[in-house]
Amino acid sequence: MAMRSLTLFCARGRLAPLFFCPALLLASCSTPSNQRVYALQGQVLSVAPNHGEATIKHEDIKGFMPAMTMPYKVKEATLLDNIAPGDLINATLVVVSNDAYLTEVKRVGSAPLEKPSVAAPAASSGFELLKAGEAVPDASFVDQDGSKIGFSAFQGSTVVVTFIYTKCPLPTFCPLMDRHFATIQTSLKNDPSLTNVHLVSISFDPITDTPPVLKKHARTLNADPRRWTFLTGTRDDIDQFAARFGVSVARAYDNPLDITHTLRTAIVDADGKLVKVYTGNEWTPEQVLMDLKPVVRSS
Ligand SMILES: [Cu+2]
Repeated sequence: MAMRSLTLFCARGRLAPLFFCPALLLASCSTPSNQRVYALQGQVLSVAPNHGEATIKHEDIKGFMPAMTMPYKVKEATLLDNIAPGDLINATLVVVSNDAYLTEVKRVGSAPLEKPSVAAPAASSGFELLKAGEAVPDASFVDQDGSKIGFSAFQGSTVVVTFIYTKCPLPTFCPLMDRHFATIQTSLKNDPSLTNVHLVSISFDPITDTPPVLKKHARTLNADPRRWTFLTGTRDDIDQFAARFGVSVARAYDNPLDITHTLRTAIVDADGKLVKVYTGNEWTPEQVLMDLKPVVRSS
């Protein structure tokens, strides 16, 4: 089931107040088939028009993730037919290796909705979205080796850039971006016409994702440092840079580790000009590789 990209957020407890008695909280259990199953309790903040997903502010999921606000796919759209914003629900979160979805959604009450449920769109953050053909502004980062590097240092290579954080808990969010980049990296190695393509993953969680953490993360993904660079930097630099691509990052006022974000992946040509932005998590490595060919040829 496709996740609606425009409403794609991954969040960590952005709106802090607790709705639920901790004693009622969540148990997890393992089933055979490598599938993990967790009880989820929370408040529905919004339901996607196609009922394919709902944004839920939920409590800690013991052994899996802290309290967060984020969208969850549902196994079948009918599960959300009688669910509306404000509803308190109990549901089962099913996590398989590369996917996660809710099933057994039950309405158990309702409560007034708090403040707005999603991060402000990048367009309203004061930063103009980059358009295709526009020069990507330079920004200062630190790479996985701790070296200072400007984004302009990648000029001369066609760049595929994405924004992630290593603590992202759901397989269909940042970890999917990592897997897609790993797939692209393999294809780049096997295609001599694409030797001059470089992958860049920028973390917007500089507190956790220090250079050593990024380096370890890169190793886990078999990232070849000649092909794939991980960057972090100051929060403001990252947020401003990311906003130009349409990434919005919001952190809880009382805990900067609680992050809500959208996903964007972009191709930047060898002259440092934006070619294309992919929204959310619905793009495929094949699509990016196809789109890269004419860019690489013309540069
Ligand atoms: Cu994420």
